[in-house]
Amino acid sequence: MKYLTLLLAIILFPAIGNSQDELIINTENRNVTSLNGHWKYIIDQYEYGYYDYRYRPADQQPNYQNNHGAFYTDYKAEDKTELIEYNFDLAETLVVPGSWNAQEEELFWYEGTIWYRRTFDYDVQKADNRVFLYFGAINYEAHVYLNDTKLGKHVGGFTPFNFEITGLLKEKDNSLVVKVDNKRKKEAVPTLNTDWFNYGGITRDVKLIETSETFIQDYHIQLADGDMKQVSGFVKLNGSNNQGEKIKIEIPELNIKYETITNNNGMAKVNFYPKNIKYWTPETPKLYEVKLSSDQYHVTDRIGFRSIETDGSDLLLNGKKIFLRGISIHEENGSRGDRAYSQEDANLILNRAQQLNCNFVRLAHYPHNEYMVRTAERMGIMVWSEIPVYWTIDWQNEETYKNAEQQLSDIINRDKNRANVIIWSVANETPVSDARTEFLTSLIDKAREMDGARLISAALEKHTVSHDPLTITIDDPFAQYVDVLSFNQYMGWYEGLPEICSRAKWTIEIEKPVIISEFGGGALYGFHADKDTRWSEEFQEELYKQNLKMLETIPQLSGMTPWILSDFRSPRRMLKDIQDGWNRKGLFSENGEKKKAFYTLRDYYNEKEQ
Ligand code: GCB
Repeated sequence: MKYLTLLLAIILFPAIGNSQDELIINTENRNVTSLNGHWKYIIDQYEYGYYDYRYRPADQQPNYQNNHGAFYTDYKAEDKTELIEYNFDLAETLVVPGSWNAQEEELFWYEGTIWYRRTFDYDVQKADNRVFLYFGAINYEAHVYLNDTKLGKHVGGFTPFNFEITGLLKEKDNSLVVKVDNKRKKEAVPTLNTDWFNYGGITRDVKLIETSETFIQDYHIQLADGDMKQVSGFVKLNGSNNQGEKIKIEIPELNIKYETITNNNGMAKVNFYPKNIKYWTPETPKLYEVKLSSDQYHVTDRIGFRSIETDGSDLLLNGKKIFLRGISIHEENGSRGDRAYSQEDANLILNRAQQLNCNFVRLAHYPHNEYMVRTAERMGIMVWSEIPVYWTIDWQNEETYKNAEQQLSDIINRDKNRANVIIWSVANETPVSDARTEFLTSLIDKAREMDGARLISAALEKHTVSHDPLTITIDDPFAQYVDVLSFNQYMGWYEGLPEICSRAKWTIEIEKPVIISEFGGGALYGFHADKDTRWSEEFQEELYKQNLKMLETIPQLSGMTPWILSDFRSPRRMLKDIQDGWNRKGLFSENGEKKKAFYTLRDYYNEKEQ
């Protein structure tokens, strides 16, 4: 019987065993069972559980199942004579979500493979249901196996993915094994070289999602591009009854009861005109309850409506000019020394941004978890969302491009209904070359094709005009393709001392809104000295004062996201007694103590708000 179900499942759902299925969005409001908790783990630096002694990958051999030496088999020796050199039952545990680096001292610097295993029971009598296994993110490469069947592989450390597992579950002791490898690689996205810590592991939530046979997998319900009265988008049904099906969308508060029909691909167009929409703004972050239903399934979401556009060098939110009072953020809970991954972490981080009086955050340098984006949305904080195309990516490598594009489309897919996401950013501080510009323009074409109603940007670099180090411009050829001109600059820190700012002349001739995506300098919380002493809070305070004055001279200035909210871990920052493994450019220490420059920026933002 078990095998019959499995066979049926494979015929019905041939994606099993290949790679990830199309993403299911809004998992927080579906029928889910958490698989978070304690997972057994085995460190496998030489990947002995995967490659044999001829370096052949076990799961790519014919009859890859029942290969008892491969760790995904989760096999136990049956009698005292049998030679099996691993045993998950005897192994220690790691908590999921969370990185391994933060949990075990011996794993602090570890970059390589660790096998995770979790067992669980499942009520297989829920006969009509389909079941999916969802990972919020795994850093960096994951191979996933359930009961000795390979579900697939996922590459990229910060985006969600899911596999259908209908028919593969048993009543008792399902064995879910994940090979996680966080080795940095030249051709990866990001590449070898970054300025953040390479936390490895299953770093976000793991869930089982149950659905009906045909269910609403995806939808896009937002204001149409350039029309503040029209809501448009699509709803997508997944399942064998997905054609010609009626889909209902209700927004009770707006008296909307809308019906549409799916086409041959299970896609239904959405188009309606609600009256008296209260638009989402940072001051009133209005979200409406939206109920979507099909014959067999329903799901609800809370969705906000707003427009975001540019007009010359102005940024317009709902048609009104805005200034983005922003801050850059890494996805890290510094006092725990780990990735941020929970609702509590999102509250902690975004409360700090709120204390600065921010209406905008740059979620650097990779897609952050969904709690961050949704919490910011409820708090009225706009979001810059970014993929880890950072510094020296392997521009000529086709696989690298595909990987970057996949990460971009996964994050657009996940967050396309979030009103607060206003900018998709495709890169950070990438060196100018033809290959790189082609790579990035292909990415923005993809972003525009998927979501034409948001703005596109990238954190570029400034350049000096001829030989005068104090006359500064932006002459990156990529600048012509973005909607918002953003760049990082470190006047007073990497260039000169803070006073240099008063002598700099900015000559930006591009008529687009300008966001200063980074500026800043390091300070050790509690270290006080005069304003010329590096690492003192006074130096950082002076640097902020001088930079803010200088940046005000840029006529197109429409916002900024200084670097950075809190001190964050980085292996590039080892200066003893000052950095000790932390990038010290935070306005807060990693434990949440405010440095003097915090008040400088907060006061500036308070004035900007007037
Ligand atoms: C940058 C990078 C950022 C670094 C920062 C720094 O330009 O974009 O990732 O952490 O400078 O601290 O130098």
